[in-house]
Amino acid sequence: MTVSTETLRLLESQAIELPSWAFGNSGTRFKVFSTPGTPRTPEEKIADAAQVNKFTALSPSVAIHIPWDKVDDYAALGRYAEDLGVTLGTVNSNTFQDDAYKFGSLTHIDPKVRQMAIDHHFECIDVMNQTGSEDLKIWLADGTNYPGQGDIRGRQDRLADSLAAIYARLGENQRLVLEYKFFEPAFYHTDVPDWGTSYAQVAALGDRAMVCLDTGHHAPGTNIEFIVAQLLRLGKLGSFDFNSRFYADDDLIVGAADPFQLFRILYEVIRGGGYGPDSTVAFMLDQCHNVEEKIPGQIRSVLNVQEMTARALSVDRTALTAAQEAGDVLGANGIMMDAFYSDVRADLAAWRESRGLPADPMKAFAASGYQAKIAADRVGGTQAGWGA
Ligand code: AOS
Ligand code: ZN
Ligand code: ZN
Repeated sequence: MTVSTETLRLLESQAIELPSWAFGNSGTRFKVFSTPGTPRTPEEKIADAAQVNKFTALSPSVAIHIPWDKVDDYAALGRYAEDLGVTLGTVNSNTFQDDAYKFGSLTHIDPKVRQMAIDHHFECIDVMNQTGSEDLKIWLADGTNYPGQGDIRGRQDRLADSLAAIYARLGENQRLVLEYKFFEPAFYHTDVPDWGTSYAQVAALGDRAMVCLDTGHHAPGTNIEFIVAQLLRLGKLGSFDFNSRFYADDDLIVGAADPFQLFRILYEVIRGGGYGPDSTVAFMLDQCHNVEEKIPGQIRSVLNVQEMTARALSVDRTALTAAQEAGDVLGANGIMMDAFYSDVRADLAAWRESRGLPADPMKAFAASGYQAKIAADRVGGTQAGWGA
């Protein structure tokens, strides 16, 4: 047995939130391919997300996006989700698709546009009050394309004021998580480009404002696990958007591009107290499945996180500390690599079966007939996709 009983016990409570938009069509600026069975409504996205949880018991909540998941009755949407065994999680705002936001949203020079963006976040908080969601996640497309286009400092000051207005509206059990991204859609400067800016902005707001770390939002070669360690040390790591990248913000399946990096990140999460029932760090996926099937894409993703968490939990930390203290460079590195290279798949399959789950959730989903059923049932209407 490669995986210890203690590791299995710690894996029991693992929860990875799914993004509703992962079930809609997405693509690049060149083409968005449609797939038979793609959801047309928020309810259908939630039904698909519930399938992932049904076969893995790993994803008990679904993040929604306003306005993409706009409905008349959010309490009813929450009940619909609960009937399918999941809850509604993080509410994601959107200030990147209105013409008014061409030159910014929360940073805009025009107070009317800024207020429009602030009001949108108030609307998101109203949704949270109805769904019981605890996290408001803000990712901003704000930035400029050319030196001199905007006053970088002034934009930062306006951002602080806008965020303060939003933060003041949050309920006692609600948090604001601010995501950073180094470029795209803006190509010269972005208003929240890095963890330091996000940290500075949320630190000024208060205890319930945290940083969201999207693993795809860093320059190549960035040591992401160092950022994880630092944010945990500062008590400001609120959530993860997991995905993987080869080039830019690829939003590919987590662990697909660099499994070793995922291992190193999860090791620092565990080391820093960011894993387990007492932790307030939210694990989320932020992915888009352009060419692969979406539900199996999400199943593969949560399994990748589970497998890599098992490996990271398997690091012999006592031996590692001893090796570090003794200055045993290769010994310490060997302990990390032993855990990384341990194949946990057979043990996890047996453990799943012992909990009444399929040993191989990918295979079980494929055999379930769900994909064929939604392809046959979901005719007419407009398929959901990036931007709708
Ligand atoms: C954008 O690049 C970010 O990763 C966002 O977290 C997210 O993909 C978008 O806001 C959809 O909600
Ligand atoms: Zn993200
Ligand atoms: Zn992104």
